[in-house]
Amino acid sequence: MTAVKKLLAAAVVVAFAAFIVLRILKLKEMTLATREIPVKHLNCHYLKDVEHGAEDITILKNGLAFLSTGLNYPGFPSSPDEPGKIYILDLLHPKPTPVELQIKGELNLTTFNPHGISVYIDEADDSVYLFVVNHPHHKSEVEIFRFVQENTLVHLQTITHPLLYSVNDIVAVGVESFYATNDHYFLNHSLHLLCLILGLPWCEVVYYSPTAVRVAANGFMSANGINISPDRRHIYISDILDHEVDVYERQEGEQLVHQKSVAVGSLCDNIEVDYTTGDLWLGCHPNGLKLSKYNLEDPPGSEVIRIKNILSEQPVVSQEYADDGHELTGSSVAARYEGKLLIGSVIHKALYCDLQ
Ligand SMILES: [Ca+2]
Ligand SMILES: [Ca+2]
Repeated sequence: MTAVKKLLAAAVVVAFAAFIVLRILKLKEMTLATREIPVKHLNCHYLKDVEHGAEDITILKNGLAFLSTGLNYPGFPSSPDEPGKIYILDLLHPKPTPVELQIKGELNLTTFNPHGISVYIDEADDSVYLFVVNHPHHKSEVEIFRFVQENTLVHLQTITHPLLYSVNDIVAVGVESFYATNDHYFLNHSLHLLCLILGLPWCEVVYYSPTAVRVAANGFMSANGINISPDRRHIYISDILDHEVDVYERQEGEQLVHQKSVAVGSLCDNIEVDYTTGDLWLGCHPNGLKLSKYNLEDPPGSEVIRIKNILSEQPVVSQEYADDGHELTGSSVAARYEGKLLIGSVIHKALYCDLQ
């Protein structure tokens, strides 16, 4: 090798090393790896029987809350030996207690691993449909159930599709149609990490209906929570590693057109929308590095953020709850109903809080 070639080779190696160092610094920034937050507690108690997470929660207008519990997710300590469950909680009851819903139908309950959930009410007959992201053997599928009295879910169908490859959350927009977020582009852990180091925003949000399945929006580092405005014209998506909530307008054909992004300063997971005010309530992870390590000696904290007037020129972003991980680790969802707030977590407990 000539001296010039050696010099060139050395320059390439140095440039590559500098690039990787810069990307790793960027990754530290993305995960808010050094962030610590002061505690800001509410008047809360733990919900009975929720011991391994309530990753997602959604509340109906009549005060019934659905909770998706027992998630087994790669990289997190797994649930003792029980499959996941769906609970219901009546917030109008003087002492709300979670009740496990019985599941009827063909679904294999031994591998049930529920993640994001969404409810759709068919206005024709007031039927309540519960859509659940399920990861049997760490695959991704969407289960559609019908909620019937007495505390029963009837399994109607399982939906799988190549575009639904790493589903985190869904929002139902019809009895058989929904939008779904993908949180990983590569399922392989090393390739996923490489994707993050290189900063490749390749994750997609997909529209599904029995007659059409398509990418509705793309360009996400990791698309996590998704929900809809009370008038059903806008879709909100949390791009968790970008610390932003993206607002989209629904167009004909269910394509999504980006309107704006609102900075939230935290790694926000699921989104719940207060149907009376239109406010967004977000369960967030203050420090993504602590969350990925999940070391109980230095636990990941919890944070609840609210966005008021998101569609106006000046949305108001406020922190409503914060914990260093000693009360609640890894908060993933916050859902308000009148003066109450439910806060769920990926694999820890769930809190029932009084806002007054
Ligand atoms: Ca959800
Ligand atoms: Ca989520």
